[in-house]
Amino acid sequence: MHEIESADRNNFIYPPGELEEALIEIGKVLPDWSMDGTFLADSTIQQYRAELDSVPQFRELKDALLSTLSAEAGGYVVVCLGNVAQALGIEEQFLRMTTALLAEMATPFQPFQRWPLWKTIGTNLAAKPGMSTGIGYNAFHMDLVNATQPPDYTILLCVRPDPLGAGASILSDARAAVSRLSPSTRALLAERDYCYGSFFELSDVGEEYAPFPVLDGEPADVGFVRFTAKMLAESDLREAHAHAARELADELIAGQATFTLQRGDVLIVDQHRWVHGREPLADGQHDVPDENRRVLLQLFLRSRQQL
Ligand SMILES: O=C(O)CCC(=O)C(=O)O
Ligand SMILES: [Fe+2]
Repeated sequence: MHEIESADRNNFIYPPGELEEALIEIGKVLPDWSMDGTFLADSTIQQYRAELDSVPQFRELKDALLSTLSAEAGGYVVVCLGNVAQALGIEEQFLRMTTALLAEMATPFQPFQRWPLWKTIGTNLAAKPGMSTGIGYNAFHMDLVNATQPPDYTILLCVRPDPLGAGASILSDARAAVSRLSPSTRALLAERDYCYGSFFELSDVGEEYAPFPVLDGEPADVGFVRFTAKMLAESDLREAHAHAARELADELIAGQATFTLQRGDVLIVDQHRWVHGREPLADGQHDVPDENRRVLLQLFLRSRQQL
């Protein structure tokens, strides 16, 4: 059913059939959402919650989600909603139901002013291979690494996997990887000597952070391991700092979990603890018609404690 090359099965949640049926019905009745600035409006959150509260077993799903995410080896979870997607399609009804579910964990918001709440990540043969819409290896990173307040959670919903069977997701526990590094490497990573990316047309993620430290010394629920392996190739780092970042990159790879998202899977990643990326798509994408290529939708959440 799921191709899990190396990941803990405990991180996958399959709602029971009765709950799937209820989620399908909920998808059919939820109204469209409203936004309050860049955040999902409180009135929508209340409205959606009232519908979810009427569903037996919803509380169990929510508890399973929260406890998996906060467990020692948690930090990410995949909610497998393939049957719900099969019934509703992955369009407005499915997105409302999924938004309702996620709003129970933290507040959905829209940091990129130029994209909708659910941002499409399609497959673009002309894009740089390592970028989100590219077909190559998307190296370990956290999203919006160069913001002082990156989103607390990043969500990837699979609309269509690579029809040629590749493009697995990779996840790694950044806190565990850091703990395996030497004190001198950690000291280098704590220096404000790292840069990556541009910063424009963003909302509610704080200020541009450049240069930033990889390790900010904050507790895990507040701070981040501000890492992106892309800065190794694209930023002008000093040699000792680049070396320390490369050591961290190697540890992330050594500890990685790999699995291929299927249609209707919702991956939730706690950005304070885990980094993510993607294996290359299969060769032969040029022969796949555009409408059959891999598509994900991405959403971000802000913890209520941080609001
Ligand atoms: O393509 C993927 O699976 C991941 C994409 C990603 O991490 C991103 O766009 O930020
Ligand atoms: Fe990402």
